[in-house]
Amino acid sequence: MKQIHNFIDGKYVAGTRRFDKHSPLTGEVIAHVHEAGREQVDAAVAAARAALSGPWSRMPVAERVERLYAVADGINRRFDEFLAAECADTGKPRSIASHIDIPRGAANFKIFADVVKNVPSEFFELATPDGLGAINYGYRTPVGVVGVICPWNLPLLLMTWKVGPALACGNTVVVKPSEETPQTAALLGEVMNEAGIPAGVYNVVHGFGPDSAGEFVTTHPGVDAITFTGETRTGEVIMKAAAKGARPVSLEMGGKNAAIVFADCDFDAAIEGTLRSAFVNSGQVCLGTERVYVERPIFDRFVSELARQIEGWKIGAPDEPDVKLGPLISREHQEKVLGYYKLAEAEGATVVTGGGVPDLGPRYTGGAWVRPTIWTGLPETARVIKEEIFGPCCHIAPFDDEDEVLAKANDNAYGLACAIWTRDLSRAHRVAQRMQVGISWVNSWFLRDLRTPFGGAKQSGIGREGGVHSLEFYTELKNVCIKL
Ligand code: NAD
Ligand code: 6OD
Repeated sequence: MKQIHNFIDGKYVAGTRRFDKHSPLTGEVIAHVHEAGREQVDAAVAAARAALSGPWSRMPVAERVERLYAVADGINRRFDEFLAAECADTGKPRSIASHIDIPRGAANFKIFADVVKNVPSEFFELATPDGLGAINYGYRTPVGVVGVICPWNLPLLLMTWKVGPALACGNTVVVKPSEETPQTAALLGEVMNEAGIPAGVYNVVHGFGPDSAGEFVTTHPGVDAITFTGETRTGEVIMKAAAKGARPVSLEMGGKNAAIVFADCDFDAAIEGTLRSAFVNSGQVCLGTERVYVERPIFDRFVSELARQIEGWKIGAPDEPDVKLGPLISREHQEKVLGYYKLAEAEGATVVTGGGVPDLGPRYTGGAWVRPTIWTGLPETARVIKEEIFGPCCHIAPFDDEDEVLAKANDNAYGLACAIWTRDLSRAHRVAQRMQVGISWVNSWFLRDLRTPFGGAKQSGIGREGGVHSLEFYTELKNVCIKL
């Protein structure tokens, strides 16, 4: 059986015990993962602290940047291995992992190296009574050892989205991948060694949350800052842990994102974008759409066309030709999503398409499959409209005017993202500015430039990362004042 080890101080290390990693396709055990106990987490934090006071954080930026370029090149050189590992852990179609997860995993090192290389410094002159003056300049130093707690939906992409900028700023990291997706984080250790990243700069500890590696990392006094992506209720626990020692925390959490489709939109583009935003990665994208509001004159046509097209999406294993939908991450998540499918009907939804589990034959009966599902007819108060499901499903409701739809779309505890479909430019600006979210897309979805601010409003997050905004979290900005 394949063994997935922790990666500490440049070496692969066994854990205190092992847990099974199951295939989302079949439920079979595909690997034994070495769970880090306190001993391994202590060792990882000690290695990260030692590396921080070693050459890494003092390395000239130009040299650090070259090594991060080498990490990006290393991922691309071993693209097929990363692709196979990501598809095995998640069951997602190869077409998604090869176009999104793995290339973006590499780009996170290249782009944040460039951001750090090119960031300007603040400079102010100050008049003084003696007429000689003083100068002030800003100087950034690493924040220290960063604990990186990751989810399973886009494992390499979302882990490197944190590790790339953290390392570019001269920090060292202790990464805790999701227990569901340990493989690519572990494989990245080999690439780090090949790229000449000093031992101890990148460490990986496997395990779960409470009373396991997640808790041990986030409560460890040797961790200076914590960056987290995952569910809001987990983020709340992590925020409490970060309060001990008043440590900075960056939280990227859940969403219940709306799409607003006006009657003047480019209909085909709105259908194509909504299909992707609701169903790609089997709906397991934090930015994905679970609430669709469509202006009444095109409501019926929109519902039937979206249903027609999703019924054409092939469900299957990652390497089957033309597959567009894989399974959910686990049987546990399947149970949660199917619970919402039942709840939607109990709350009075009309099932336009989907519901339940697809029949893919005996090979896949143990897997975490669900059918992509569209509902209409629910009241805005329904739990299915309010709570994040994180599956391939959406509810579609009609609306009659802009104020009405804004009130509905904003009436949610989350505030991560939205997609607005209209040809009216003034309305696009107006609606985008009034949406209580961190990211608004107009006539697009998941069109992401890594230099732009990323993060959520309300219960979707605290802080912004991306481009120079990542530097705000991963560095201490100091002012140096020199009297001339
Ligand atoms: P999760 O919160 O269950 O787990 C995330 C990570 O936290 C895992 O590594 C887990 O082991 C760890 N963890 C759990 N409890 C912990 C604890 N008490 N202390 C320390 N660590 C702990 O989330 P998930 O199920 O892996 O991911 C899905 C969720 O992530 C969804 O809610 C989704 O919206 C959200 N998400 C948000 C973003 C974003 O950018 N806002 C991106 C991706 C996913
Ligand atoms: O594209 C990114 O950088 C990013 N953070 C995407 C997040 C997706 C959430 O599931």
